[in-house]
Amino acid sequence: AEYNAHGGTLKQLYLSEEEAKLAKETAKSLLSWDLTHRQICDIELLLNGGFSPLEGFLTQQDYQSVLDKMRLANGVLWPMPVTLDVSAKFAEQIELGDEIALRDEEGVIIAIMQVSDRWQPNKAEEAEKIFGANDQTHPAVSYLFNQAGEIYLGGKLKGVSTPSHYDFKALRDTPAELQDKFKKWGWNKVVAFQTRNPMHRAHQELTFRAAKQVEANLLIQPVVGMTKPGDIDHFSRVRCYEHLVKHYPEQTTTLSLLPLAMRMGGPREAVWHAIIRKNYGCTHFIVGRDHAGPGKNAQGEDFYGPYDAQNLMNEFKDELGIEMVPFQMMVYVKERAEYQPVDNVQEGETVLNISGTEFRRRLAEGLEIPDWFSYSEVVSELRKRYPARHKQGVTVFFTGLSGSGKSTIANALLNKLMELGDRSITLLDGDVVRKHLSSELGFSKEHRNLNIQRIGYVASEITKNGGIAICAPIAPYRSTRREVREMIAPLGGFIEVHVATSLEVCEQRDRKGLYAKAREGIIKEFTGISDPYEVPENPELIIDTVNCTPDEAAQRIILKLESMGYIK
Ligand code: PPS
Repeated sequence: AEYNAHGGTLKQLYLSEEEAKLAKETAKSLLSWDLTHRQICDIELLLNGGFSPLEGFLTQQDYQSVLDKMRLANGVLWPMPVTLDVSAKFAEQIELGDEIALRDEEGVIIAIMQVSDRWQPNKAEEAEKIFGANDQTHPAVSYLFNQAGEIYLGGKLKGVSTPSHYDFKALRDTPAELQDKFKKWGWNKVVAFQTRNPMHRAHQELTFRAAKQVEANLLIQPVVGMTKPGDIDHFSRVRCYEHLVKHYPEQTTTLSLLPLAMRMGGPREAVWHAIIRKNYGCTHFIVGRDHAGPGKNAQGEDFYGPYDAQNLMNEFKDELGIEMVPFQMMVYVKERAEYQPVDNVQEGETVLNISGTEFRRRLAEGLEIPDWFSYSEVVSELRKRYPARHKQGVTVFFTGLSGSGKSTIANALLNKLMELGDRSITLLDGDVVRKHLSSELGFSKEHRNLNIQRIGYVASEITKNGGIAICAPIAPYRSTRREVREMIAPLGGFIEVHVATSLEVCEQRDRKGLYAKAREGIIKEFTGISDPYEVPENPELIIDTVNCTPDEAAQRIILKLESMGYIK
């Protein structure tokens, strides 16, 4: 069957089953490129027609034309470069006209591409022309310079297998599948809503209003490919959307996931999103304030004006073939107990609002989130993903000289936390680790760092899963401790405790007799004697065991955990 799409009919680039079988055989002798995560997202939409009229990764001529004119070389409107970036080393091995095999992370062949073009892009020019700024605080510009390969390859694709997804399969549709559904349901007018965030009541109001305004059905089509770094993962979001769609009137609204890799490209991205929705069979597309905006630039200003996206959409209105439904911010008016566009608010009325930052704060503190703001099922999904701090995992990371008392305090802390009893706890003491994780390692700088990285990795897994990890290595190097902190902090709590017992005292105590041996040179590279210890600069706690019993030390840590909200 033929389907309508941008620039004519929908491009479906998959080979037939027979042809695909043959192609898999031929591919064995072809040069292979392992697609990156973003390229996997792109190729899925290339192959299924979401990016119609593209028939492959852009050629150099199309690329230049997209940069300069927002059009393909044949004049069709196309705002965003979809390019195959590779390493110079890989590119060198290719003769123009060659076929190459494009594979996913597991080595499954996704497509065969006939390479017609190979060039070195001017990345600064691309950043400037597409994203409006050669500024690496823009996520796509940062990607361009720091992750994308040096060389672009262009050429037509033959699809061999669809990129695999194991999650939410029932909610994934190709453009042809969605067009078929709309036809079957009699949905002649469909307005699409794009999102990368959880949806609350205000979003429901505005989407439903948009649908009513143009008398259309509603497609909620959230992006689940790649969104802005730091966004809420799609698993949690999709469960939220599933709860939300139940609150729309029956037979008005449907949910389908879009495996797009967003670029956060503002106005150009809005036009791109609209074209993609057109390919999925939609007639209308909602564009709000600062659509697909990446936030602030290096100077602290927004990259794009709030209505740039709407303006650009308007400029190309006649040839887009999908209509924009602009929307305004919706706010809850207390006196009327309902949402209203911000412009409809009368003088003297009270507008209630919870900002994104305030919402996250309430989640972290386990505070109330009112019904007018979000449905309780949605909130409880987000609470599962973002538990209050006292339910999050924590790592307590001790550092200090040998014999400083780390193990003793760690053990006291372990017992006190066990007494509290509401979290699972793992003690990664130096000895335990060196026996089970790092038995082959010695005490060179390299080996010590490896040892700490391993401890950090295990602690990060424990923290991620809501447990408490207590680590007690010497960890003499600042940079490795920082690495561990950076790995764990995004997943839960991280508390560095410097057990600052002085070398003199440690040596005087010399419980294991190691200092004496170190002085005699029997033990080499001994921390504090013949190997460095870099004192922590900003630990959460400093404990000197001379004036403090293990009980007192453990108590101080518990109080610190309480004051930070990690135990209640
Ligand atoms: S590190 O630097 O963080 O990887 O060290 P760690 O894994 O904590 O191991 C320190 C314990 O190993 C014993 N030991 C030595 N320490 C320091 N330097 C040298 N050369 C050395 N050789 C053996 C020592 O008993 C340390 O135990 P603690 O409990 O810290 O006294």
